[in-house]
Amino acid sequence: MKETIIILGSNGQIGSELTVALRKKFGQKNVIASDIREPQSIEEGDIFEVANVLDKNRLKDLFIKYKPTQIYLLAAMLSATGEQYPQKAWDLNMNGLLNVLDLAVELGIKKIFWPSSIAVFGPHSPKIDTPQYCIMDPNSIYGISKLAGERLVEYYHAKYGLDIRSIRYPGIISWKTAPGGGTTDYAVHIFFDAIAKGKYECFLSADTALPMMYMDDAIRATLELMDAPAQNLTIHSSYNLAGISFTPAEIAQEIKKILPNFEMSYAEGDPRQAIADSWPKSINDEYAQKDWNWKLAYNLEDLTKEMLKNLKNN
Ligand code: AKB
Repeated sequence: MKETIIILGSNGQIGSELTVALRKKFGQKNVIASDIREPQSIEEGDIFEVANVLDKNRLKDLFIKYKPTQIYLLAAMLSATGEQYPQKAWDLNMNGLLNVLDLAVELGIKKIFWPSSIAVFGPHSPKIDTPQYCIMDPNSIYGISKLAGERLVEYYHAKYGLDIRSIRYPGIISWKTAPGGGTTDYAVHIFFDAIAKGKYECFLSADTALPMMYMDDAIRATLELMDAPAQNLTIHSSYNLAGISFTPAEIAQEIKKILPNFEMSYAEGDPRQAIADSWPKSINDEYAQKDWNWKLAYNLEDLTKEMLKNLKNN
């Protein structure tokens, strides 16, 4: 079957790389990128539409114009920015999702990807090897909106038969597009500063372990989940993905193996510390392994080498 794909939020950290991967897989003409503003450059032949996910009429026009068979909804406000603008974060993360779900039901668009996050877990969730099912009491507005979103996508699957697939992404590490407004962003900034300045001041404490993942693994996971036969999928909220867990001190150590003069310091009192402290240190992803054969490719050593090599060359 010929697929036509619309990506909402295509300019962001994940969106910009997922758009390239989807165009490669499905053909340039079959993938429509869209965001609230135009990207810095648009390659010849790429289709791009300006759209705000909170403007339901605009979304409806887009969906009627292109008749997508799949929608990827990536537009969201992340954890740190969300704490500065809680109402805006709730509005964007919830109403953007509801607009897409309702239009999908109305227009008969069956397949949707929507990302969740490790932020759905909270202070009373198990911290180590956090299972798919456990106490979930997120205390950031981002985490609360993602958990509510998970309940909504499962509800729309059960009630309207939508095939919505989702991953609880850990922090994503990439060199092409910087992340914006997340708690895990330090694990990207550290590489940029290591190359540019030879040092980095980290806003999380040295021993704050968090689950992370190299972008190539995150893109592959997304494509593999979307390709998996529907009958194999037992999770209709969002799949845990473990990635790799490490602390700021451990990643600094890894960078020093390649850049021995790299210096790391730590700033105390950043509000992102409290968010990080409420999240899991490591995640259990046995459902993803069992249901769609998920296997991680990049460990901390691999991703450190890739990040430093690519940032140096670009
Ligand atoms: C954030 O830090 O807010 C995001 C996430 C883990 O969802 N990167």
